[in-house]
Amino acid sequence: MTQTVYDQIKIQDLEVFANHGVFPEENTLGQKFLISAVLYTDTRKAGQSDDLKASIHYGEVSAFINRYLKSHTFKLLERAAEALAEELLLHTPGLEKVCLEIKKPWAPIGLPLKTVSVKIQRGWHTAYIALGSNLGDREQYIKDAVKALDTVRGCSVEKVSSLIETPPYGVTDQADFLNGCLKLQTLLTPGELLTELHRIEQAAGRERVIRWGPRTLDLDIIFYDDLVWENDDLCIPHVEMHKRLFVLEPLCEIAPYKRHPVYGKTVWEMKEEIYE
Ligand code: A4P
Ligand code: MG
Repeated sequence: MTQTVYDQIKIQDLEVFANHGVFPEENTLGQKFLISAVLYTDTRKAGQSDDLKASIHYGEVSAFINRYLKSHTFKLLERAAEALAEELLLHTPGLEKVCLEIKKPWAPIGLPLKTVSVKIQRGWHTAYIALGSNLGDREQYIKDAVKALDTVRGCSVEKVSSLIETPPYGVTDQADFLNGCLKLQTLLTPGELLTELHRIEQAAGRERVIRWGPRTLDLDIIFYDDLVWENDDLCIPHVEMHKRLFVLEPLCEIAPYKRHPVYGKTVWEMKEEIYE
């Protein structure tokens, strides 16, 4: 999420007897695993009210971890940690980030060791997505895209702007666009999110014929937390967003004070600058 949470609830070395491992004997005989979890959550309200309902119940989380690791069998500790972290983040209200370590003290490698372990950190991220269409039933394409994104595992649409009619920017010899923006909570990495957006564009019959040309559906990542990132496939924040009213107008409706991590200006300020 957007604000960094420093408060932690820690579970250390919870013992679970389960069946994870690459060797078939491990899957049948089972062995001991030690699970440590650091739960990042704002404890301020519970700290003031002394009310368990305002916090995360570490007893219930421990029982969940025990149940989950006993009822699944994974070959790799990496997979066990990934799957468990995702389940915890999806099913624990108030949990913003989790640092999870799974130790295997009896790892059958034929050599003495104290433990072997995998440790990962996973959490919720906030992304803003721009939506556009200028072919076919534009409103329906956009509404379907919002729904499709909301049903992706680890994605939850939090706010959607109204849709506005805009003249084409760039290649001007084409029909007017309908544009909007949405705010998304996601467990996906930026690359995974882009893959999902491409899949949803494809399902809407999007054809990439000419750059900036007519399209049934265009989904761009505008911001991902305060990440500044580029590779051959992805540039975050979107490289042109600060020049485009068709992005800034709807974005201003849902996130006027969101600040560009490089230019340091709010969405509202970037929008006003275009009008000047
Ligand atoms: N890519 C890089 N960064 C990103 C990002 N932050 N989000 C790459 C999404 N994709 C990103 O995009 C080309 C490639 O950009 C992607 O495969 C991805 O790897 P595309 O969607 O295949 O092609 P495109 O959309 O034709 O090109 P581009 O440069 O993305 O165009 P835009 O920026 O999407 O602009 N006028 C109005 N009024 N309203 C509009 O919505 N849209 C465009 C297209 C032009 N004029 C418009 C509108
Ligand atoms: Mg695009």
